[in-house]
Amino acid sequence: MRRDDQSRRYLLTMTDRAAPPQQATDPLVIRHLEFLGPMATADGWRPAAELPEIAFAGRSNVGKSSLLNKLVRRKAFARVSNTPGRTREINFFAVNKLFTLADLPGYGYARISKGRRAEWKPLIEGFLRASPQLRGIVQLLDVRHDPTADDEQMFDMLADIGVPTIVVATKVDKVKPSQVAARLHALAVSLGIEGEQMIPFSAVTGEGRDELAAAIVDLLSQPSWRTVEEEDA
Ligand SMILES: Nc1nc2c(ncn2[C@@H]2O[C@H](COP(=O)(O)OP(=O)(O)O)[C@@H](O)[C@H]2O)c(=O)[nH]1
Ligand SMILES: [Mg+2]
Repeated sequence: MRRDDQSRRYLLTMTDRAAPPQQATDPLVIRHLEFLGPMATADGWRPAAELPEIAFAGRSNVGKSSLLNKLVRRKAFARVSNTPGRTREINFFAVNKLFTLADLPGYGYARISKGRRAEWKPLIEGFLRASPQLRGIVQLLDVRHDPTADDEQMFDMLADIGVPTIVVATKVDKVKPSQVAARLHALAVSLGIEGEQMIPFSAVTGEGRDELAAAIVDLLSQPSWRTVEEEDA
């Protein structure tokens, strides 16, 4: 476990947000989007890992489907992600034949039993640890709420795996503009991460969409952290 419990600091490998690229144009124009299929269990079927992969995670209701719709600007995406029964699977999409987008099941749904609530972990963890082509994960938090116990488990897991992580604070249109910076700071403090490394996002106004797209494109241009760790060893 790579978490220092004294400072509660998650030693996440964060992508460098210090100098966000100034893009005059859309950094990720979606020309092609194809649903590749679902993965339902940790040792179950998954599409061939031909392209680099970016995963998306968050508590259920955090705004993941809305964010993905905004990111890919496609109605087809919404149709798949809202199909009943698909919500407890990992759904894979090929984007521009450039990368695979892995939509992880939302965790921590409040209205189910404690036992069933723990069911998300083996599938998500199994996928994250086994995917040979994983390049990074986009981890979502609702800007209005402090991280839950499930969020903390998720962050512990990401720190342990060492996967590069982009943290997105969703629904920023729901807090007063004057309070956004304070909420981002509070979230960063509770997770022990750098506040500047979080991307504020709103599916309503579109704020953060291009910055997120640029961060993903940037991650895709780098080699897998697994390869780098092997070379260092
Ligand atoms: N105001 C606002 N509402 C949002 C935003 N993103 C999602 N929502 C709402 O939050 C609820 C859950 O969103 P959804 O995308 O389905 O969350 P998911 O369960 O994580 O896929 C829905 O009622 C959305 O309309 C946002 O950026 N701003
Ligand atoms: Mg959803």
